[in-house]
Amino acid sequence: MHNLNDTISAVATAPGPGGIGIVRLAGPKALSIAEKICSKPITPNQFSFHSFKNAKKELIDQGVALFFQKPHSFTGDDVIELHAHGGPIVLQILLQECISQGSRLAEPGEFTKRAYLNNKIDLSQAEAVADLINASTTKAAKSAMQSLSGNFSKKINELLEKLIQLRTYVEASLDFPEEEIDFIKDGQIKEKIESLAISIQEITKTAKQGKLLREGVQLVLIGQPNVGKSSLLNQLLGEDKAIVAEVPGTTRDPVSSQLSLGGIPINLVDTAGLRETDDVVEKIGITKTWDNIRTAGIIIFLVDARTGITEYEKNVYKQLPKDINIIWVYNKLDLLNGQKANLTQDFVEPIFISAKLNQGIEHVHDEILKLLGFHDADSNEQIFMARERHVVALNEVNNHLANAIYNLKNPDLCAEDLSLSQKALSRVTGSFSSEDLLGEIFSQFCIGK
Ligand SMILES: Nc1nc2c(ncn2[C@@H]2O[C@H](COP(=O)(O)OP(=O)(O)OP(=O)(O)O)[C@@H](O)[C@H]2O)c(=O)[nH]1
Ligand SMILES: [Mg+2]
Repeated sequence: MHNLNDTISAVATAPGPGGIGIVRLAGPKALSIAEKICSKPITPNQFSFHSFKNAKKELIDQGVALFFQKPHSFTGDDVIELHAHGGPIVLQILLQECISQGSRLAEPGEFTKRAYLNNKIDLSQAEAVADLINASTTKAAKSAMQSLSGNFSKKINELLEKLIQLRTYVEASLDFPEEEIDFIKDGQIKEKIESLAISIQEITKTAKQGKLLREGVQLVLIGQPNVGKSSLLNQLLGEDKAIVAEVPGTTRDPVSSQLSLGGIPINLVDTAGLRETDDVVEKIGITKTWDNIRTAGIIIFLVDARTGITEYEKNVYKQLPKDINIIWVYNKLDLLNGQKANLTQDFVEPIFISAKLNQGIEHVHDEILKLLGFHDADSNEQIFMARERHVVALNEVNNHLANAIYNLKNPDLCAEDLSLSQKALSRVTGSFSSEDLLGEIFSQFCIGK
């Protein structure tokens, strides 16, 4: 149950020492609690300087109080911020005083949950608050802001409106068949559903990209021992992170590194070269390589440019997950000495590089961005931060719309498909959401937000 009548409080600033720290209160008793601590009235929408004192009138700290009066606040109820010195202990003492005076400690994300329950923001905006806070690249922060400002919700609501209109048409033709509201026959309704489906597909595409910006992608380097995987990792990172050596079997443990490529968070993993070996440690490394391959979004398959694809690569390729994205990269271009590689056997269009001499690495960058749909910088400005649940809901809408078109000759079924599409689309902004879903979303927030 939602306890909107409780007054909640929490430290709103990050843990650890800082110049300023904020204790936030929200709820019916927020003002009276703060006024007890400040020992004087607090005026809405004005900064005022106070001595913060406990019930025994002992000084805790001095600072500023800010009062956002209901309903003009983040949560929609009375909100007070007490700005104190940013020491973890002083903030804990101040928070403890707020609790002794009648508030309770807020749960993770509870301020934002209240904003949602009080209709200040919808569910996808609430999620964007957490995504903005946790954004790991500038691009991710920008797209979270797009969603938070309501642009994503606006698009979804426009589509929802169109969907409701369509559903009303079809249902009207069911209720009054004799009235000749026969959109179904004259083809208009089909065109309208198709055009809606195209719009849904477009927004699904941007939502998928937003999901990528939020979650990032795992990029795994694989290939024969000694082919140059660790050298490529170091070039992509711009630092000597992994050990490079002439000895095959140098990398044992997978080496993971975080990298931002064109604003997309990438988890780059260098792995132990896959081969048959009796070395116990190397064997464990190879098992870990396979574990990483299974969770990869993209695999860079490194091949020696002098040999091209051999039985070895063909054999590993057969064992890779079927729908995985693979970038084939031929390394050691410098050792070809200007000769052309013999590609007659090969079934791929490779990228040629020299990891040692830092040649061609930009083509690997470009290919990664292309595979992720981020190669055209201009089209990326409108990406909304999105999550798996949004993409799932949008895919459901797509399927129901396809069924609606298929069932056009049977208006009963068509109306049902449109109704299911509407329900699925409503889940994105949360106008149709369950208690469980809310619990799951807000529990991932930090306390104080
Ligand atoms: N000439 C040349 N040598 C390279 C190139 N890339 C890597 N090497 C050399 O190849 C050897 C192996 O490189 P690594 O990057 O350690 O290869 P690896 O694939 O990580 O090897 P393992 O960890 O053993 O699986 C080192 O001596 C590198 O200097 C290249 O483009 N040209
Ligand atoms: Mg290595």
